[in-house]
Amino acid sequence: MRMDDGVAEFVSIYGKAGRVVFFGGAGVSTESGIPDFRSEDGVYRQKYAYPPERILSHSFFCENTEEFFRFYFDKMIYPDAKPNAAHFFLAEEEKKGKIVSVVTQNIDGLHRKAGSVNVRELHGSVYRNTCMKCGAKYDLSYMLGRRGKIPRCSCGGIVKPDVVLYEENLDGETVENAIEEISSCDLLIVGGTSLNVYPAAGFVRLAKGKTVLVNKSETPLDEIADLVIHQPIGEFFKKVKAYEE
Ligand code: CNA
Repeated sequence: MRMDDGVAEFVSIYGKAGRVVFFGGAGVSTESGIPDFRSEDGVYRQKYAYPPERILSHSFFCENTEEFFRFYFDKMIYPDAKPNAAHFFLAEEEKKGKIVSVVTQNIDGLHRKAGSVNVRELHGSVYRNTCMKCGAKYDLSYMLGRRGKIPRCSCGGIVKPDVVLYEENLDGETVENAIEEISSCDLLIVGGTSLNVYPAAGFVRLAKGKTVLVNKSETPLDEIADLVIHQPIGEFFKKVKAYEE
């Protein structure tokens, strides 16, 4: 590792860039106490009756709705989690006009909680929920009040989280906006994502400007990045802020 932990080089690249987009994943929220999927202590290393990929699929949701919600309430919702230094750094830089948008695979709503406005939630959000029968919308507190059962609408329909499950399509407009922003920015900062899930790696490859990767572990795209930082992302942005002050 370089003596300065890559902070000076990051600040130099960041300073020269006009339009910056951030693309992130579950690793952005581990410092807020939300486990990711693929780290040592991630959700995929824990033992369940079914593999998490199976539980989080559309067909499993339809066939084993009760089991789905047991896992969902237990492992996917963290209503008390607070944004960390990474979320706050990005929100502050958006206010300054530097960060154009945050494209995230996360469903935890922490970027919005930190104050980011232009957030593309590729995989949806646990804060939005829709009745599958009548389309009525429900917030997270409605869902939390139904922990332990299948959440139902006043019409009797099942209320499904607006979270994209395996076998489901991403929202077309969200994807279009993300592609447009990533392919036209001067700098793409990629953080806290293993880049294993479709279409994450594909999005990163769309960048035409510089790419900086901040991830605890190696990713398949380390070799195409202009700068690679293997550090916890909240810690790293704290150092960047301190360096700039
Ligand atoms: P992942 O595959 O679990 O990868 C996370 C990556 O982040 C790993 O490569 C880790 O090394 C790295 N990492 C962990 N902590 C840090 C940290 N503090 N700083 C820097 N890097 C870190 O998760 P992906 O996002 O790549 O996969 C996409 C899935 C995970 C999406 O479908 C998400 O919806 C889903 N997910 C979201 C959340 C959330 O909303 N917070 C939590 C768990 C999973």
